Amino acid sequence: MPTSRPGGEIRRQMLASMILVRAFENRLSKLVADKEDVLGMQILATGQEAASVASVQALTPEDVIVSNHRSHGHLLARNADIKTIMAEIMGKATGVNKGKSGTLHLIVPEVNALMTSTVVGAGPSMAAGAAFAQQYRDERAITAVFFGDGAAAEGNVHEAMNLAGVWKLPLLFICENNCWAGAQALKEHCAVGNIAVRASSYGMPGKLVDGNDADEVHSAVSELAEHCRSGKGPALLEAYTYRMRGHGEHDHQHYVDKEELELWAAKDPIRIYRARLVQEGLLTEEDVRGMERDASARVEEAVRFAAESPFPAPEAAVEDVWVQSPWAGR
Ligand SMILES: Cc1ncc(C[n+]2csc(CCOP(=O)(O)OP(=O)(O)O)c2C)c(N)n1
Repeated sequence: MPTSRPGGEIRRQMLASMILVRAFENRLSKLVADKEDVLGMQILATGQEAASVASVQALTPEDVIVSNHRSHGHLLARNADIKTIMAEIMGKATGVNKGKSGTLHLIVPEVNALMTSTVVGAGPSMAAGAAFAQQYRDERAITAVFFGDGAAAEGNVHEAMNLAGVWKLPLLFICENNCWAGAQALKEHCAVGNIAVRASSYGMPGKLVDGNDADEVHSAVSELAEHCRSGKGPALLEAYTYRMRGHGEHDHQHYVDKEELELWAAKDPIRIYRARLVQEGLLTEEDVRGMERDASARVEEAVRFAAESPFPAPEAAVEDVWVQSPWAGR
């Protein structure tokens, strides 16, 4: 249980946001199953909603976020436009990246989401650059970068952590340890039991939390973000959670122990949080059903918008891919 809990309104928002993310991803899963047109591989973060939503809610809108291939929760919690995200995933011209990125590289600059990328481990080095810029400009904002336990084994990530430690960058590393990297279990690629213990090697505080507990995640991110914001340098949070579906929608988890899955299903972050807020009298069951109806209506409207939107014109393929150098012709 966290020492200081977020306020009631924030907690209600977190639940509503988690419900929206789950509804969005369930619908995406159905689009894949129905063989509807979606661009590329669909990678969902079912089970990780508390980790992603509570982290984002604990940041300020001015803070920069950098995400990876499981980005829907981060972006929707940031209030990125659900319709243009769905349109992007369906490869439409109205998409947030004009139908050229698909789900794996969604970028929403309007909500300070600098990058999402499926290049495993690329985020932290990019985030170090963003945090350096914030430090250089003496800004209040920080950068938070989300990555998986698999990414934590990449050389890039260690370089980014080391540099952030040396330069005292305002950079919060958030590892959503979902126990899997593709079909590889944590113990097959990580010599220590948890990622957070590595923090001290880079001169920063590290904290391990129950990633299925939204209150705990929110409190930890608030505390570590404050550390980064106050000029003390980077921090590392490990939100220990679980990937309830396959790596992507093509993967049927044949390698996963059924008992392990059942164990984690009992720790569903949305069910736990819903029960807690109702039990504490912050919400009624009817309020929660209202949140579910609202989420479902928003998702359906997004699908309709995306389905009715045009595909990009062929010539759009060469637009926005080339930036004229300011030094050209000098
Ligand atoms: C540089 C690089 N290496 C390998 C891959 C293939 N790949 C895609 S996702 C993934 C697993 C990543 O695991 P993790 O970082 O734990 O994130 P998770 O998928 O569990 O959220 C791998 C190996 C890739 N996309 N990029």
